[in-house]
Amino acid sequence: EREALIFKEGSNNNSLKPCSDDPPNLIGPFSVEFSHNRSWNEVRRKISASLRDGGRHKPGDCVSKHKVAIIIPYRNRHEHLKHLLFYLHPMLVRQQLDYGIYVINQDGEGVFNRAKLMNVGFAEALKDYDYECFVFSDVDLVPMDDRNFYRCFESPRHLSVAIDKFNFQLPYKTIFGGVSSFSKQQFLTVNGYSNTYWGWGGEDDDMYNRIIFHGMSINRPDHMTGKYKMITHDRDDHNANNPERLDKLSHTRETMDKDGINTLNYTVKDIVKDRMYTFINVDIKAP
Ligand code: UDH
Repeated sequence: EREALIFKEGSNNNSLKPCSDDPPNLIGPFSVEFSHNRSWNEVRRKISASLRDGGRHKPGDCVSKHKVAIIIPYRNRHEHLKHLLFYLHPMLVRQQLDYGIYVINQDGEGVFNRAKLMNVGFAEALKDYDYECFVFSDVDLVPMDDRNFYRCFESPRHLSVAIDKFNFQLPYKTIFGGVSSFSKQQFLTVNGYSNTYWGWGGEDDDMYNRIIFHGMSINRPDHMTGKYKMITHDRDDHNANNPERLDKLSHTRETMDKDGINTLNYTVKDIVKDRMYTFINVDIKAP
């Protein structure tokens, strides 16, 4: 009887069809609000699909074409994380992704380094699962339309194109910060992010340069589907403007192949698999 059962489960899995390119449960635009602090219970209640530990999910009734790691550079933004996951998990489920959410926490009080944390997220997520696509997301950017696919495209994609804080416009044409996606190969081609932008600013423009200098271009969703609401906040401690950023940006072409994924050096202090996310606490050797 047991063999029969195993056979049945096996054949069921094999008979699942690939998911459609147009997920059937999308709702389009949805409203987003941050008027009160959420409890984790509220966040858990909202997510009706059952998640596996580590903030993982894949569709039960079809085989997803998209194995996506969501990477969130992070330190001390507890309230923001709850707001983001409250809206993001249900959206990713509706998009029928085979996904996991990785919160990459910078250990200690040293100067923040968003880009290096994202490189760590790429490397660590690949140890966990055979991801093919990486979405890098600030913790305070909540999408407002589930047609904005957290997938990968023929070139690196800038997803957060219409943020309320910037009047739903691009503040400048080559902006690449906020939320972006790369296939594994695209990310390796540009050697990931620079590890050497400490403090606020420049690392996203450096990535834009890397993409262009490697002969790629960026693509974007339209300004209706690419709407985001930003959770307003003051400047964090230990993340002041990096005064070196403009000078560094003028040297991306010379530095990009010797500063990135191929020179990444860090120590994982611990990994906690919560139901909602995988939390990776990492010492990134801040100066
Ligand atoms: N981040 C943290 N913790 C920090 C610093 C940054 O988690 O201490 C992460 C987080 O994912 C954040 C991202 O890095 O969304 C980008 O950092 P940021 O939010 O400081 O950058 P942004 O350009 O804001 O979004 C700049 C400060 C705005 C101050 C405006 C005051 N009116």
